Amino acid sequence: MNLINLFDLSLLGRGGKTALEFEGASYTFGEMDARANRMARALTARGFEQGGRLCVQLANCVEMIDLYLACLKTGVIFVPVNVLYKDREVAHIVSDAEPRLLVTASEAAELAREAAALPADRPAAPALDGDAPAGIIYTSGTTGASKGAVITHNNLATNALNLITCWQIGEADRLLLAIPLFHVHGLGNGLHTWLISGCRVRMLERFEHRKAASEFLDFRPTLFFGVPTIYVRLLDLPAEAACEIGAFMRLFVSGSAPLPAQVLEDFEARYGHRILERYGMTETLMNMGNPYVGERRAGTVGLPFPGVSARVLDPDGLCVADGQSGELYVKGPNVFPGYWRREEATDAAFADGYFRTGDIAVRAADGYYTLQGRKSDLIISGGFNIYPREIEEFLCGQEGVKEAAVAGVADRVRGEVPVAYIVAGAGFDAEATEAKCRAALASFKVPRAFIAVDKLPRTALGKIQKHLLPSATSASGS
Ligand code: MLC
Ligand code: AMP
Repeated sequence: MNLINLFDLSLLGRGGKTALEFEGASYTFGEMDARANRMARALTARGFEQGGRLCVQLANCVEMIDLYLACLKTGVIFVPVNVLYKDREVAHIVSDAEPRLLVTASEAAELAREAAALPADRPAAPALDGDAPAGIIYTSGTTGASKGAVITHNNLATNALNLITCWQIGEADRLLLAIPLFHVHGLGNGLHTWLISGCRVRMLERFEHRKAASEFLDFRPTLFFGVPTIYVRLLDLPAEAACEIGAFMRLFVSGSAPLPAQVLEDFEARYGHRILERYGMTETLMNMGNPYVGERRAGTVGLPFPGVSARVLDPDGLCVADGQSGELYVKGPNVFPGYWRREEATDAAFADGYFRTGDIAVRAADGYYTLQGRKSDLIISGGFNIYPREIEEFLCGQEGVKEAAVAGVADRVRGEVPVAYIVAGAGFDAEATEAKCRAALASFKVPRAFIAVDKLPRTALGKIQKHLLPSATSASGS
């Protein structure tokens, strides 16, 4: 079965039910399907065929959903791109994925006009099975350049069915979808649980903390998916609003970055709900989660989802005992088949059929997993991933920068923010360098401070010892 077969099941008897609210307009499930059919025809009219790629760089909008569903219907591979990425970052993805088209806001409007003129009945569809790729999502490896993770229909179906079952999502639910559709959190968890369960969604272009209270109080959702930064922001809502929201909400879920135990406790005190923390990755979708019924243990990511096998291994590849830390490996129908056109990287990512997550974990005797950090120096800021190497390479190409190291600094709101350490030569100008970063890098990757150092601490083998860099405090917090 492919995803369209699953969505069709949930369309049965629901054609006239409201599926989506966005910016004051609402759309039924039948209308969403008709829009997707038209968009599928528009793609076909533009010469798209099964296996071709469509890059989409959009903030959340109805056209983005139309495009995704149209891709699923035609077998075109959907390649979402972070809307905050600048030309340089987009260029890498475009050259790697070789799409027939990159859709930005103006192109989306043009495609929507073309689609509107086409019939809404089902276009002829290729026979896609569950192993067909649905999308390629770029995720940075330990090297600076990002790789495309190929995600199949089966991966997304398994993931959504697991979440629907484990979180008891049903058609009576109301999901406030505030996270971006260009990552697996919004796309894999948000869009797919919605379309398979037949619940109602209010989608926001993006989460804006100043508008959060009114969106919650107006829509009165039962279900909410957020990254820890969003929960930190929600702690600032007035107590009466928090109390009212807590009364109609059923489940708050957090993931994509570690949720501090204190935030979980403070949130429970304020909203009367214990956030359910879960753990996923682009390559694997959701791996583990705290139980819906049972103990939601602070600081842990709970238990593997149904069908997911997990192992914690030492550097020699041997299983460690419970209570000991090691690298986490996972296997299951949620795990992707490999990176786009990167056989070597794919081979290196698997051992004995298990995917190497790069996360360091420990399993308690009762089966709960705790993540303790990562093998690489990945920085996660507001749920967006930052690979220091990419920024370091960029900085080294700037005037007066002899050497550069980028490290994460703890930040109350965003979890971590990047800070740059520079060995400066003649002509170095911190302000000009920051401006160059702003122009070339997504805003969340721009270092919050440029700290001059005489030299970078290195091991005898020349590796930078980031833990020995002078400490910096976060300039953010707003
Ligand atoms: C942030 N910005 C956005 C944006 N999110 N712009 C457009 N669309 C978005 N979705 C920009 C703002 O314009 C601003 O830019 C800067 O980011 C900070 O904004 P802010 O208003 O101060 O936001 P803040 O309260 O800090 O909240 C940011 C956030 C955002 C939490 C809403 O970081 C976010 O949406 N994070 C979700 C990331 C996510 O979905 N990750 C999942 C990865 S998948 P400027 O220029 O003013 O600085 C994964 C696997 C798994 O990890 O397990 O899920
Ligand atoms: P991405 O590459 O964007 O898919 O990010 C995946 C990474 O996010 C994982 O490998 C983890 O390091 C991190 N992550 C996701 N969920 C959690 C969580 N609940 N707690 C800690 N880290 C998480």
